[in-house]
Amino acid sequence: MSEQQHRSTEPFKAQGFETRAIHAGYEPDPTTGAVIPPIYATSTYKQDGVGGLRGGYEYSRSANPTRTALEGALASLEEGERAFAFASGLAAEDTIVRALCRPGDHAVIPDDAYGGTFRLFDKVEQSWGLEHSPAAVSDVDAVRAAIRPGRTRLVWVETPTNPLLNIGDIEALAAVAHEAGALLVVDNTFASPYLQQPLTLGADVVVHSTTKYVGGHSDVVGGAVVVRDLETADAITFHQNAMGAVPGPFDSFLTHRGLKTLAVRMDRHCDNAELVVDFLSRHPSVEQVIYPGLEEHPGHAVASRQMKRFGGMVSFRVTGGEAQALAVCERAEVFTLAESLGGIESLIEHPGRMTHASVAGTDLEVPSDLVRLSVGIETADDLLADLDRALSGG
Ligand code: P1T
Repeated sequence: MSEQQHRSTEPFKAQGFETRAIHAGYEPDPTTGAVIPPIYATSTYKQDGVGGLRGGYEYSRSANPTRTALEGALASLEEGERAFAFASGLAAEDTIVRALCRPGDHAVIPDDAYGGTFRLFDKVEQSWGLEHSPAAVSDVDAVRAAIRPGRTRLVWVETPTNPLLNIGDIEALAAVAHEAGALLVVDNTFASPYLQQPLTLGADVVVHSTTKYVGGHSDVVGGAVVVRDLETADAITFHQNAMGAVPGPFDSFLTHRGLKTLAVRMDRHCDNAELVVDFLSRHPSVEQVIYPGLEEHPGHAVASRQMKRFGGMVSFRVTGGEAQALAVCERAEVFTLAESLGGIESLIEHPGRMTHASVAGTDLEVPSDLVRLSVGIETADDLLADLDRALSGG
């Protein structure tokens, strides 16, 4: 397969975000006029003579038209050169590491990251020969100090982080990474491309768990990588095919279908999160509300500069310690007790025992009185009443 033939449709840079979310990456099918990309449930493609590929399609691990459409839309929304879809966020992360690092290299990772990301670096990439050092993404000097000159290949950040919603200054971190000859990778899962476009701020690679806001309906697991230059794109193209952690056509379809409504969903997630933050900030059982939209949040100024709004994720610490945090999670009803985030429905969870159980006992351990909310797009009053009931013990 010629890699050039699978360049995603040119990003429609001149058009607005919502227009690109709906149209970029796909032209109505020339034979049928299908307005929405069909689910190409095929593993292989007829060749017109050996090597005579139609549209460059050869085998669906290398490329599939349903996936190509999703990848084109993602490249456009992140303002990248190319995007690549994967079977999960972690598959996307692993592919970045294998494509851009070699055994003996080193990566700086967040000291507050999704537990599964830490586990990937600590238990999988390390045994392959990639060393890592955790550093606070909100502290540019700490990140600079964690760099090993000549060996650090990746500076990897989440912003906002999961679950403590710390903010990294993408422009400053890109400068630090580039000074050291490293690449800046930004996990943009919590913000989504609607709220923040790291490549426009100097990052080299964006990674997503598209399971979250991009897909947006908690009905599909997926990941994505978006890059700003062709050299990195070639390395990811090769590894996407060689490692093979690709999504099937139905998963690609679902993710793409979700992506089209990202802007309207994100605005409602943000509206509801702001109301939840206001409510929790006044509640006597709440010790601290963590949300980058709060002026007292240490990352507020940076978040205001680099994000359009502050997102739908809210974390809070309760006054009654772990027992109360667990009880609140269990009493909530409209907020469903479950891992994951970014879907239309509100979710509540206890990071210490659930999403971040894999960092227990490490430097990345999270406070045991912490509760994480993924604020959905239900009626706001129902969300506030549910939290009131859960916090008041009723
Ligand atoms: O679950 P998966 O699609 O493989 O994505 C992993 C991942 C990567 N990056 C961030 C910031 C994430 O939050 C995740 C997955 N997180 C959860 C499942 C969670 O509940 O936090």
